[in-house]
Amino acid sequence: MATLKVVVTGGAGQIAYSLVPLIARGLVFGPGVRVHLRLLDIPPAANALEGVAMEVQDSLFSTVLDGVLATTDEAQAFDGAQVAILLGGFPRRPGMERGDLIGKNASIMKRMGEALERYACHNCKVVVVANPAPTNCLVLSSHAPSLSRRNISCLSRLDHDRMVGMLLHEANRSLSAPVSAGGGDAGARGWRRLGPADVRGACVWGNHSNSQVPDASAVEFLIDGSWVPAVSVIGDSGWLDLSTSTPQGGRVLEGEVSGLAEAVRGRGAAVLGARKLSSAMSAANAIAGHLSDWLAPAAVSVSPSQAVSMGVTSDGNPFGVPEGLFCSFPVHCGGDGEWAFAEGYRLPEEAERQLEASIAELREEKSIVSEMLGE
Ligand code: NAX
Repeated sequence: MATLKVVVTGGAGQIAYSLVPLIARGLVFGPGVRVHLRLLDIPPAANALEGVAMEVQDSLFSTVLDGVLATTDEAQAFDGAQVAILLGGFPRRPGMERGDLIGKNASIMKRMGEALERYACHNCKVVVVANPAPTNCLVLSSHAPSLSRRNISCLSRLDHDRMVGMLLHEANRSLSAPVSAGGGDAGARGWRRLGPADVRGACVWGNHSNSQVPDASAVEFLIDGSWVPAVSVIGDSGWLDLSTSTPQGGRVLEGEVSGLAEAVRGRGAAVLGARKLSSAMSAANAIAGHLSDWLAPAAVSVSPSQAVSMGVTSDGNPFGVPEGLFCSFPVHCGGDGEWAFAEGYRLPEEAERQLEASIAELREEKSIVSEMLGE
């Protein structure tokens, strides 16, 4: 059995707490891959990190886990790393300007890039989760020049999964509704609840921010063996339509959600408002899906034959996004460490317009980090 060296930064944080069990149970890289896990955090979090390591020991995980190292030493954590999951970042504090947050996290990503360059395997596969995720990828790649840009990705899968979850919720609600007065209920029609494998064509494009573009124009559901356009199943074209839902600078207030796109953009804030903590379980699950689709054999992969949203380099993209950025696109993954831009996606005019605004934001973030890091 091969042993995969996996580093998780921000190892004492809340997403890591939900992610480690998924890795240790073989649900990310597959049951046939042994994992040596390195949890990295900063010295102020060393005690909490030690507590996580104790819990890993106490959990008697399967033989998939070849060992766990809890450390604040980047050289140890990244030594020979073949997969890097970068959760560690600076949280936004009250009164902090967006530019300050971007700058603080850019410094962290610079360090992570240097550590990857010096210590990691040169074919290391990276997923950046810490925000601003796509711009962090840019910083990372410029400080890890030996690493192919195609090996660096960022998480937009949580946005994608939120979108698919909402689509399924609406579709199942429509399908289970009585056909007409006295027409019987779902059970009487032999209705089958749709699951994630019964949806295709969803994609969240652009930045991982409120400017993201959750475009549902190509979404179809698998009903009785045939793919059917979403609007025929859900019925409410207004709810699916991007033009009813324009990005609003990060504020989505309860009761003001007018459509799917706005609900997807506002989901993180809604979870935070309800839980008083940001999304962690769903974020960990999205990271697991992102990595298993990209790196694990089809038997483990969550979406072996479907395009998924993934933040990747814009170099060579067929959608007209300028090169030199990282951006969320629809991609196909082979489970072998490769990915390709998905074919057959044509953005409608409104989605194009909103994507342009998201790209403008990515460019602005790029210039903020370039200025701050003097590059
Ligand atoms: P937490 O604040 O719970 O954990 C972050 C951890 O990172 C802390 O333990 C902190 O000590 C550590 N850390 C800070 N600087 C570090 C450094 N230089 N090296 C190593 N560790 C360092 O955050 P959590 O909820 O786990 O979220 C982690 C990151 O994911 C945040 O930046 C968050 O904004 C981002 N998210 C991104 C998402 C995405 O879709 N791209 C969604 C989920 C999440 O909000």
